[in-house]
Amino acid sequence: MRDGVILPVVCVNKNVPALVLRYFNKARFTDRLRPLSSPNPIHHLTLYCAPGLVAPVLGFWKPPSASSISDQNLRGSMARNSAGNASPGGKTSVRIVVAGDRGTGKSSLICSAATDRFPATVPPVLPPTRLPEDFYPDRVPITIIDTSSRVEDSVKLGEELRRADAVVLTYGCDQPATLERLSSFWLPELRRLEVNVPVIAVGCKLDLRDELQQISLESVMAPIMQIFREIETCIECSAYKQIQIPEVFYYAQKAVLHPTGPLFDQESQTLKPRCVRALKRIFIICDRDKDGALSDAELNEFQLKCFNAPLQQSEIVGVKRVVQEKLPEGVNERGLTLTGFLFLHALFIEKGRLETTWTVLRKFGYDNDIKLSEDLIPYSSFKHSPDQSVELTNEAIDFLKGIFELFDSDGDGALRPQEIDDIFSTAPESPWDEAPYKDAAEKTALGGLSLDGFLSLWALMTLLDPARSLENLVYLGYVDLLTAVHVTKTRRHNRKKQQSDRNVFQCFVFGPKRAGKSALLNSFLGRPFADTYSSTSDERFAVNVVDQSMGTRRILVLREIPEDKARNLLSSKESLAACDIAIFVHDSSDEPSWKRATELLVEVASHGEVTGFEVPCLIIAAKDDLDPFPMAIQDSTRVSQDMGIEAPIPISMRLGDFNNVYRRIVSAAEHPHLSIPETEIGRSRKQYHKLVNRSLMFVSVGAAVAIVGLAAYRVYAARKNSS
Ligand SMILES: Nc1nc2c(ncn2[C@@H]2O[C@H](COP(=O)(O)OP(=O)(O)O)[C@@H](O)[C@H]2O)c(=O)[nH]1
Ligand SMILES: [Mg+2]
Repeated sequence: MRDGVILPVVCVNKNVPALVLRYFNKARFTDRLRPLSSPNPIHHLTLYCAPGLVAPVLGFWKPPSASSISDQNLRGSMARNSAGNASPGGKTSVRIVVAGDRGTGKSSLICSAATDRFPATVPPVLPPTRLPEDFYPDRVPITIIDTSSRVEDSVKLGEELRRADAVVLTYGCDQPATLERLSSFWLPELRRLEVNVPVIAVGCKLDLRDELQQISLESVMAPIMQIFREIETCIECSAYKQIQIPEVFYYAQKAVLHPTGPLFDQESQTLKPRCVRALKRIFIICDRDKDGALSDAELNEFQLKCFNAPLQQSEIVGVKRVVQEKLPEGVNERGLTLTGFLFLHALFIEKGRLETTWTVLRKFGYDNDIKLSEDLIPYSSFKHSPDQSVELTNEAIDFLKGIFELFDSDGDGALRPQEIDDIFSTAPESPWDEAPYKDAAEKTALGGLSLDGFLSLWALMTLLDPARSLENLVYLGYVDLLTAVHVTKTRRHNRKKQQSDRNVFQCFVFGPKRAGKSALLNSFLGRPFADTYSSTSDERFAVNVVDQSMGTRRILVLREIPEDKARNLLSSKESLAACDIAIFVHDSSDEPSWKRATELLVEVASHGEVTGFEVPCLIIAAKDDLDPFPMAIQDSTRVSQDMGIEAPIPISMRLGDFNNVYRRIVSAAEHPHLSIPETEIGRSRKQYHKLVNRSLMFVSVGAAVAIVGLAAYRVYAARKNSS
């Protein structure tokens, strides 16, 4: 038996290659491969690939650790070859629980796995058995838990099963009734207990099977695996004859450390989109000269990076020949194409060699969810106090401008939705498909995103979720994360310096229902005014570039806060820390709307006074095309004067009369020491503080005199004592 090839008669792995390919190949391949697929979940490469062709592929990209899965020397050689492997997926131990009908061979299986010998007698239930880390190539120790299937032990059994990383379910090859019990009792029982871990179905006592009744494992297990997709692998073994005993726990451990779930969708029988996206990114990184193919040298670099071993020239030739014969598009004159690269991974997954694909993914920083693992993100570079913010650096912005140009294939200065999808096709998913980013930027008439819109969305993401921004920069190929973002000064500091150091400003938009907040956000995004009203139930963001005087450009983020969410927002002490400027929108034709807006203004002002996160505020009198309510002018003048802020800015979205409102918002944010409203309580508190401070000064002068007096007395007393 050749290394790595599992005899179908004794071990079945469920992955389905022909269908795997359906996901990422265009229809042409699909059609060609379809006749080879079948509803049966158990497939072998031989279905569409002659065995002779398989061999070179299996030799390729072989992690040295998994070099030999053969009956005799599995353990020894795997352990020998595995030196230096980091624990995969961050797991430091694996707990495998063995369950099944009484007398099926559970305890004998465990005992012979641990000792390499068939035990003449075994106790009914073994104590926990530990296989040390050098047992298998992944170098992760295993704890095997034996169980009793007696009714009176069912509570304990349930507890153990719930703590399992994988479950081995045994039946006797000589007792068909125990096999039948897997689907009639054990597998449903696991589901009832909500044990969602991989299951390995193990036929024990292979030596006792009736020679006349030789039926293939595949034909027996296929229907069961079809229903119970949690079965990862089926295997038959004999403790008595020491056949395939180490393999049982090898496959169980492997199912935990190199899980199928994230790579492969059982229901649709396709590679998971995230897996394809990650492999695509890896391909692009490895394609150094960016010619769309991996040359022999690039392949070798890849092999070295992932498996610490170079490839022989003959191996490269062999691999490319296999790919080319099955998939002409998989290889071109420059080397292995992306399609070919994905095809090879499909072969590995199909052969149950998931560890190959996992090794590649992990080498490139992916975790078990096929996202970049958290520790790659330099959190320390942007951890900040609540009144600081995070912005992209010029380096990152230049990089993104380059990306924009690269993907704007028709050069029309706008990215179509398809082009945006292409940009993020190497990320786990497009980060802007959902709130708060979806529909937060200006679109062109054809639904495209201009460069300003593109950079605005990046600024918004960096402001709200810098880790996500960094993560996505990496997916796009940005290398030095430490130069990607910078943290601004605190707002408090800026207020003292009387100027802001920010390029991105966040504006909270307060106001009662129907005041015109959404209309303000919509016109900021260049959308035409709509007369129909629809209430905004959740917070919503709009972001755009605002041209200031003297050619400076700032990014303004408008955050609409629905009236009924304002109270909740202000209940937190730090809620205004992130707010560079607050605006209070009201319907200038409606007195109650004005009243409510001023209440909100006072609430925000006093929140700022109490928490120390004071914010500049502006009042916006919307719907200026309608008649103002009586006394509007007098009322608003009084309030703004009393609070010491600018008079309300009248605007009409319907008439398109914006009165420079966005610029004025940005200007107010740029001067963080101005336009800060003062409440009556705040003012008297300030006066009180002044008073207290002054009297404290007196107190401290008095205290100083007293302390000096005390010290003098002590000196005097000491002298007196010594004399
Ligand atoms: N011939 C043969 N007998 C086995 C094998 N494995 C276990 N047995 C025997 O089957 C009986 C039940 O095994 P045991 O391990 O106690 O089953 P458990 O109740 O599932 O733990 C014992 O008499 C074992 O010696 C095997 O591979 N071949
Ligand atoms: Mg037992």
